[in-house]
Amino acid sequence: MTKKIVLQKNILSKNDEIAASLRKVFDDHHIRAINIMASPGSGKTSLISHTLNEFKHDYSIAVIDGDIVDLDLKKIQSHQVQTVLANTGGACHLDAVMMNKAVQEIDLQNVDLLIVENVGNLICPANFKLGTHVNVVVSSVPEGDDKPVKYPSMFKGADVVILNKIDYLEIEDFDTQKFSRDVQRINPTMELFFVSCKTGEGLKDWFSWLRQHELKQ
Ligand SMILES: Nc1nc2c(ncn2[C@@H]2O[C@H](COP(=O)(O)OP(=O)(O)OP(=O)(O)O)[C@@H](O)[C@H]2O)c(=O)[nH]1
Ligand SMILES: [Mg+2]
Repeated sequence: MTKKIVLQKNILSKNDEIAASLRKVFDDHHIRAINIMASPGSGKTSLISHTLNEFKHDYSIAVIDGDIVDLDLKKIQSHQVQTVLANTGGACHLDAVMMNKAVQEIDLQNVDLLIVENVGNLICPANFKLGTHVNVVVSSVPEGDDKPVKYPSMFKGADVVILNKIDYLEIEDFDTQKFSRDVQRINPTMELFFVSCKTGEGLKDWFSWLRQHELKQ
């Protein structure tokens, strides 16, 4: 048991080292990098598509898709931005080694914003830093309002939480006040946005935040 814990610590500290060198690469190239994490199907690719529609004409954007198939990649490629599939080979998260490999396929001279779609999972991605500046967690109404309480590590490490699929609020038994309270308790400095990638509601608040905090220079 102790050996297992030491091995896990070693793996994570090696990962942190590579993530720190990736962060330096991003900073040297004046790139802001965002790691989008969530359960499967909560709306990561949909959020990225809307974000690309909003910003791709004013900024140069690249997307790394952590996945085992290229379905999402093809959707993102339709936006004519640089894209890389970081094939996790079935692993439940991206790590800094996979990220490093994917980053080497990108022409960094021509990127202002790098968006990473992490593997759909609310546990493992929280432990593996990727050198990104901002961690975004997408939660969605059909998943239920208890996700912050059940997966606190994921929410604790987030800078932004986006509650997606608010078009389902009318038919779901989802308590938005409880969700907000729990998110605030776990991480009081977190930004919280309520959006629907289907209707577009709330997305402008996310865009404004991104513009002001990450794209202002
Ligand atoms: N009703 C509704 N459906 C949505 C919304 N956002 C996304 N969807 C749908 O939810 C499904 C999953 O959306 P994706 O954007 O592919 O989710 P994802 O998190 O990228 O999924 P994985 O990559 O498979 O983990 C798709 O059928 C979307 O059309 C929303 O706000 N409301
Ligand atoms: Mg996706």
